[in-house]
Amino acid sequence: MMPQYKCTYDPLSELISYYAKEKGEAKKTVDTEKLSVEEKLKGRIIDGDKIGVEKDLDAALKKYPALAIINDILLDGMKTVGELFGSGQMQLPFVLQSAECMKACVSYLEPFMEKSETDSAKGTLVLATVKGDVHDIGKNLVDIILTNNGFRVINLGIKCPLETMLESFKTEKADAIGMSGLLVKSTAIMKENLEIMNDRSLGVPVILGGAALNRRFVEGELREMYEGDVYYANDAFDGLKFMDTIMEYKKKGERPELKVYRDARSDEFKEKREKKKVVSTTRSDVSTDAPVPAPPFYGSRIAEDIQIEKAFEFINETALFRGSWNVYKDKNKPEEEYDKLLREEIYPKFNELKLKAKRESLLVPKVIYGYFPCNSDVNDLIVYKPKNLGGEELYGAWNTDDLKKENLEEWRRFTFPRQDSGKHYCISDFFRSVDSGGTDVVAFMIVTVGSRATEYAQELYRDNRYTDYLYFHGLSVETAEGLAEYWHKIIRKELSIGGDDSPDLKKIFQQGYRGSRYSFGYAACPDLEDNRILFELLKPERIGITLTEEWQMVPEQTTNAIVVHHPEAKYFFIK
Ligand code: B1M
Repeated sequence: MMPQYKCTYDPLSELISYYAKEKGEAKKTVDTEKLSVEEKLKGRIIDGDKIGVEKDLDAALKKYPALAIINDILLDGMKTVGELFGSGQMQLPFVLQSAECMKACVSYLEPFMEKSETDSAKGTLVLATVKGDVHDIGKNLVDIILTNNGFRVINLGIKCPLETMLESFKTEKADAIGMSGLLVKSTAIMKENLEIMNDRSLGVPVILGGAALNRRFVEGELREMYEGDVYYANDAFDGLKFMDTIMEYKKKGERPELKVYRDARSDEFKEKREKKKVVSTTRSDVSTDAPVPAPPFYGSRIAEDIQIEKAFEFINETALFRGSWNVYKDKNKPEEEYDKLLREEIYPKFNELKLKAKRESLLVPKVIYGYFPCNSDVNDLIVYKPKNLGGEELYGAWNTDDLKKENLEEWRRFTFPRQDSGKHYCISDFFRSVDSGGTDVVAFMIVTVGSRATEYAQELYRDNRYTDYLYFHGLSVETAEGLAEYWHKIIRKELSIGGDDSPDLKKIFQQGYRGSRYSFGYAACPDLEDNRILFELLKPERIGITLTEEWQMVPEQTTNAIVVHHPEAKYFFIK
């Protein structure tokens, strides 16, 4: 039988091994020729070194059947990778490189296996991002880690209705369902899904993961209500651990005794949640006479001719390297080692990717933004439109100079929550009130780096280029954030309030400027449904941005904000 997979030259691996050699790492000084074939293969998995692996696999095939090589040698290597990651000794990009090597080895060995053997996974997980949610990468990382640790994963993609998951669970004879989601709203969908599963007495083991979840909610509240077993996975390796647990108990024909998670704060939290229902109206002492800047136009405009370098300039490298790429400083290692890693591997990758993204138009920045007359009304923000404008005329820069209050009428209204203690902030406090006689100005914006970014990330994922996938996806989302930061600066300039901008980019990331930019869904305006009103004001469908039924924006690499000019406006939290 001919092998289906042939490893080719991989510049990233070459680069990494070059630097590893430069670093004089102990592992590279080992004379690999003296190692046994088992040691060589395990070492390759740990190092993520797939170039020329066929030679070692051929040698191993002389001693063992293909399936034994996978189960006893390669998976043992992946186990070590998991341990190294768990103890903070291995960074995520290198874990993914190991997974790529595993994938390459398995593909090479598959033709040497019987059909029944290739189907012999450790267990099957049906995995999906829940209804209304477009977040892909968290779930895909779970897929990569599980698949390359011997599990079969049926990845149903994003925006997945429960019925599709249940159908797949049945037809694929799966062992568990994994649900993922980015937003708080998705955690409610997960709860709803479990309720429906209860109604049908399904009792399927479920693993939940995603940014807005926490252990208290999943293993406290949800575990208490769900009739089956439910686990909270903080990361992909937790997902792996729970699949091992689920399979272990399934084999024994028993159910694990899972404790309902409780912490001392549980009741306090419940109480707060109850309290939140009472709408506080005690105004903060934010000044009511801040000068109102004059915008260059009213209504909205589309900006498409934007140089991508501008967005790159405003990328927050800490968020990219640590948050998206998961490259951390190891507390137990000298600072210089981390600096060297950044200098020799991370920055070159960052620079190479930016060039590629520009050259191949993988990230296409577009912005829709506008300025609107407005007033506050206690916790509300009223956005006005000229009485004489309607329909499509509203979507563009308004062709009118006559914006006296008497010529305006209410168009849309946001209701913002107010802090019920401390300074009693509410976003509406930063605008002149409806009884002040005059109007104020508010800016809104939606920025995106386009759908090609999503497509290209998916292509990398489908081609099993896991490390490149992580790097590119991270760059794409942080470029969307960078574009938002850049456009906020443009707005400050257009409002002639840019004079207060800090010259230091790091300070800009800490709001070193006049006013504030609040994104719907974040702490000061947590209601994602406000996206609907924003869409009615800006109509971003004009630049290809749409809204899901759970108020998430498509393409994924998109973000929005209400921009406030008031000098006292800064981030604050509604608890
Ligand atoms: Co935004 N965002 N974002 N965002 N963003 C969050 C999620 C948020 C929690 C930030 C916050 O409030 N502090 C918040 C949500 C809160 C809410 O729901 N109200 C938020 C918001 C509000 C928004 C917007 C709505 C803001 C706006 O524009 N109004 C907007 C929505 C975008 C849209 O609609 N398209 C938005 C935009 C963006 C960016 C585009 C700039 C960017 C990318 C988003 C994306 O990737 N789709 C972004 C980012 C980067 C974040 C944070 C900082 C990171 C998310 C991420 O990609 N993590 C996030 C805050 C945070 O988490 N610190 C935040 C990396 C990813 C690999 O991790 O998905 O968690 P994760 O997956 C992990 C684990 O959770 C686990 O394993 C994975 C790998 O280890 N796991 C599972 C996940 N699923 C699992 C399933 C399993 C097991 C394990 O089953 C077996």
